[in-house]
Amino acid sequence: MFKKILIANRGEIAVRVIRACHEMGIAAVAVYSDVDRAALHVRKADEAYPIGAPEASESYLNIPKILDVAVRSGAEAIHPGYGFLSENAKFARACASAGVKFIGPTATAMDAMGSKTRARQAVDGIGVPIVPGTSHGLGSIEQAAQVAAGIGYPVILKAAAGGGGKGMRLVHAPEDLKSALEGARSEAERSFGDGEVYIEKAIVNPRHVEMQILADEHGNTVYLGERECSLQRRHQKVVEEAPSPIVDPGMRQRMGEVAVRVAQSAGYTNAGTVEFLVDGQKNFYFLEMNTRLQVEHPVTELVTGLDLVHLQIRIAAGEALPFKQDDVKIRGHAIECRIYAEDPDNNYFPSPGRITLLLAPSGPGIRRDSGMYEGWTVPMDYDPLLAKLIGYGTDREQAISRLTRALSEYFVGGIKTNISLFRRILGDPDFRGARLDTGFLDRMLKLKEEGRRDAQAYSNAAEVAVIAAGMFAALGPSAAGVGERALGNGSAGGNSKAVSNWKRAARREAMQ
Ligand code: MV4
Repeated sequence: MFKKILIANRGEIAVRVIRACHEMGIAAVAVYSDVDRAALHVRKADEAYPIGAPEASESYLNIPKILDVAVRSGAEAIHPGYGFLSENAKFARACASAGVKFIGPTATAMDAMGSKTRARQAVDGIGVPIVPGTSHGLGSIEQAAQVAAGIGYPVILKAAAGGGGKGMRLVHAPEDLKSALEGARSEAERSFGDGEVYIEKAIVNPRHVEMQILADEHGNTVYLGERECSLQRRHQKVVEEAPSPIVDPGMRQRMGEVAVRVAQSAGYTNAGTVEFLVDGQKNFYFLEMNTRLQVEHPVTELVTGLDLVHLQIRIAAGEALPFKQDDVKIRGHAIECRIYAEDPDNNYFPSPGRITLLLAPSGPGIRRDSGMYEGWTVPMDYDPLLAKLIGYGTDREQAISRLTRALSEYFVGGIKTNISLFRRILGDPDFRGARLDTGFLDRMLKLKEEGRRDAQAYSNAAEVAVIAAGMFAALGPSAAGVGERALGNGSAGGNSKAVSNWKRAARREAMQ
């Protein structure tokens, strides 16, 4: 077993991995950029090494610097967390060359699943349901049009090197295909340096259900149940839960066995996640595989009673899985809220700054994986995830009620957070009724935005009416001209012949 592990990450996941190391009697080595000098993961580590400027390319993405610390500190292994270098095959290879064990899959397995088209090729013909479409990049627009016609609209264009919706275009009709393909290709080239775009039949309003898998280096691969991750905003997960409300035991077994086949097709080892899209008839289709530990791993840990980070470290140390598939039982329900330093009243823009007060919840069924503390300054340089608040209960209702109670206790002073968003979500009848799909959050936020605009429009109109009435009372009919000159005529559409808002409001007020 390792005596010392370097955590090549920051924030809540670095704290999470350090905790696992300490529980296993393993020393933890932290790395930090200049702005993270006072970060929680630095405080909790046994040793901490500065690696450079805040820019990730100068620090958390800098392979030579991280490996240099691993060698200097005598760390035998590196845990990459998620994001940063966690799915970087070049880094995995560099670790192997430096004689440092990468706690994750091999570079070969990463390569097999890193490209969405290569992943589709890898699983073709082994009983893994994939969405009808191509497993190779599209060629000419004529060829694309032919394939699209064969699939049937709506179709979806995707970047082979992509993920998280970048380079993705939903196309409803043939006349829209050419410009969508050009747009997808240029965005893919810009985002990933690879303009390859492929095509799939679009599944309307799908659910996103993902299966956790774990494989040791002795040929044992198991699935640990699924997570419902349909509540996303701009392809960023916001709320995740386990188990999925729509997956029954039979479906779980079928999806789990498919996920294991996907992992085995790639020679996968360590923790990974196989993503599926699920349609309205509960058909599931392989989407992609994430070759890392995911942000939302705690909900799986809570319903299985397993510690995924402990197991990752043991697998990397060469141990065989200490259980068989039949030993894996799903019990209870867990729901995770991702607490971001974002301002819900300003389009969820990041809200960095100093945390002046921190009241954090606890109590029955509450887990908090946090990277923040009172007095810490949230930097503006990284993803603004502050913490994950997870509620566990014997069933979904109890998990919701515990999480609701915990959110009411959560207060972060000095910066804005999205905590209020979760109060809305958990109180939403469709959420409570588990009527979820990937459009849920956009619909809820759009309704909220429309509600805000309507409210805003109403209060504006009321204000205009009061001012206009006051001006009519003081100046008589000439007031309208004064109002219009003051604001430009203010009429809808800017057409000066149209009745101005001022006149309309004043007439409305006069008729009261
Ligand atoms: C799809 C799809 C519908 N049909 N593929 C979004 C990013 C990447 N994870 C794949 N995504 C989708 N692929 C087909 N054939 C709808 C989405 C999608 C989505 C998927 C999961 C979670 C959130 C999503 C939000 C928008 C679109």
